Amino acid sequence: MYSVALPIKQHDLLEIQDATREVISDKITTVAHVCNRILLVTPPQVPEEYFDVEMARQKRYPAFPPYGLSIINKRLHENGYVSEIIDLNYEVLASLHSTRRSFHYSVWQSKLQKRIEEFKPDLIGITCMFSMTAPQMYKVAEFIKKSYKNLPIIAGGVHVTTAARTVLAECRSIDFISLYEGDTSFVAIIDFINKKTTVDALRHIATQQKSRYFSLDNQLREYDIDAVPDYGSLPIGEYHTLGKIGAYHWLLDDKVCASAILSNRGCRGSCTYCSVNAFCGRGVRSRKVQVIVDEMECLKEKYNITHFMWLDDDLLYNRRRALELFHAIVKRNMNISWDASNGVIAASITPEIVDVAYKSGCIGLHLGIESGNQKILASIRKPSDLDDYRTAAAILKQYPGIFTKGFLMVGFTDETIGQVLDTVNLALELQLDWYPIQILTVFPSTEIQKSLSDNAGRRMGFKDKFFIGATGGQRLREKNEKVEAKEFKNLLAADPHIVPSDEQLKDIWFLVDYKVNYERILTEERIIKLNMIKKMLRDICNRVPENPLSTLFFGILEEKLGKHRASQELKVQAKTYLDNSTYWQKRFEVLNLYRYL
Ligand code: B12
Ligand code: SF4
Repeated sequence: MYSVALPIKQHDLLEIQDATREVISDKITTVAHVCNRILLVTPPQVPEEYFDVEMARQKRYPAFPPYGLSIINKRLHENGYVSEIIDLNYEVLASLHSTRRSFHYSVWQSKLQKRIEEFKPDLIGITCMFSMTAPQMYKVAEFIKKSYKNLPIIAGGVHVTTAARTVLAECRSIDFISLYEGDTSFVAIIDFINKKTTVDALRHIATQQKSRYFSLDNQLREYDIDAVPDYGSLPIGEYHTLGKIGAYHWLLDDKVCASAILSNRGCRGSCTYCSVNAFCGRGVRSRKVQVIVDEMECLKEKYNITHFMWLDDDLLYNRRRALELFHAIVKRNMNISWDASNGVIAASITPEIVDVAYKSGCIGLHLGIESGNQKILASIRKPSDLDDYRTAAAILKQYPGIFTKGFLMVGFTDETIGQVLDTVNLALELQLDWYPIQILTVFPSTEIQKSLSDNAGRRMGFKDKFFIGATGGQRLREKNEKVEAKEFKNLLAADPHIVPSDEQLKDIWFLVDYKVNYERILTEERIIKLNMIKKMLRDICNRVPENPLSTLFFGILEEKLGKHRASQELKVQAKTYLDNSTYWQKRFEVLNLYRYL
């Protein structure tokens, strides 16, 4: 017998891991002694400083059921623990809708405090998916720690995993981070607190001790992902009455009850700006078709849910399985609709898939396009190419009952105006129904983030996250420039070799939006599409009030649909908004839009 010495590096690594385990286990035993009751918390999604009561009353803010926490809840129950979910986003919106004048955003604090007093948790689990909502999570954690300084707090979710060091450094109220998927690793942490398991079972956990970061981030992907969400007493069937679920809510009748469902976790792609691989690991794991369809039926029975938004990153992964799933929905005659707000991979689209998707209730589908320039697509490692987009668009065109959107992005590293124009031209060629456009945002743990120097990484970090959209800086800018507006030029007509600056990108975003979404309405003649786009524009007009551009094009649409009076009224309204805003006047002049008023 002889023994082989471990290579020195691996040996060192094991020692470091042991030391880390010790630090983490010591800290766990110091802050938590016993843990049978766990309160799971979702923070409010829209920050107080952006929260617009009118907008919230019009149901413009997200009201997603807390799917991730419902899985954790389920796993805790299966393992004999007592847990509950409090969704503070729901609490804020529900309070707003049920009170008239007395609403105050801080209602979440009294709701949370009351629940803690009543439930008496031994530990708090708090979730944070989006980097932009991290400050919300901090506020909730700090609020809890202020009154209950001995109540341990563990945070989990995509953002906290991908920016774990930052989160722990920025929010001292968070004691631990549960990294990656928490289905089994969180239960292992609770078991460890209760001395039901040894320190070796600990994984996916990070903490800060004496300003140093310690983590056991030996990522193990969850393969048993068939757990059915346990929402406890949350009124899931009411969520749609408070806010948006998915990107196609405006296509649905107000009475339609919507919710979310998951079929796959992970994505076959590895796009450089995306954090899915960093969080889920490579590849895709699928839930059993029968479990999914049973879950849909159950949600329909229990809460009357008849519209589902897929939470998947890669819904069409494994075409055979996707066909099986959609056929199963058709076969059960469930009479439901669904949408893929997250986007599907264009290269997976086939006539057979789209046909059965439509028959099974698909009303809306996003394609992840991002760019119309092949060089950019290759550099960001998009799993589809220009031909895939063309093929997918041609197939989808045969199904006008499916509203199709294409995600576009501008502002890739060194992207020139000429390359942006390629994106505009591709979008116009594909003729999808709408294109949500984003300025590249550098999210934590993405390849783009790792490749940028700290200085270059400044671009549209998540401080500017709300720039676009109803809540954002875009609206703030309109307000600020009402009386005196900054210069506005048609940058798309500038030298195509120029790489726009961060500031110019905001105008480029505006121009691309105009070109691919508005200008093309002028040539759209299909009645079914005109009616769909009308619903979408009505939604935009409500969401972004006093916007002469969307109001004018709403009017143009009404004219095309033969509603002359409505059209005239909208145009008059657009003119009123325009007369009030130098910001918009500059844009109408450059885009030569006065002729349509
Ligand atoms: C569904 C989804 C959406 C949905 C809605 C999501 C929702 N609010 O429920 C829609 C389509 C609306 C959406 C929109 C956007 N999304 Co999105 N979305 C996703 C997606 C694909 C799946 C999330 C999901 O439901 N997973 C399934 C459940 C089971 O997982 P989970 O919630 O993460 O929970 C598990 C773990 O995280 C953990 N866990 C979670 N919380 C806790 C708490 C504790 C205590 C513990 C122990 C464990 C734990 O355990 C759970 C079970 O394993 C993710 C990608 C991904 N794979 O995560 C992107 C993702 C979250 N989205 C992303 C982005 C960028 C966006 C947008 C900004 C896109 C855009 N440009 O508009 C918008 C922003 C929306 C907003 N703020 O209003 C990024 C976020 C990056 C970041 N760092 O912020 C992701 C990661 C995708 C990506 N491309 O990188 N999205
Ligand atoms: S295809 Fe979509 S989900 Fe998949 S890696 Fe690319 S951006 Fe992420």
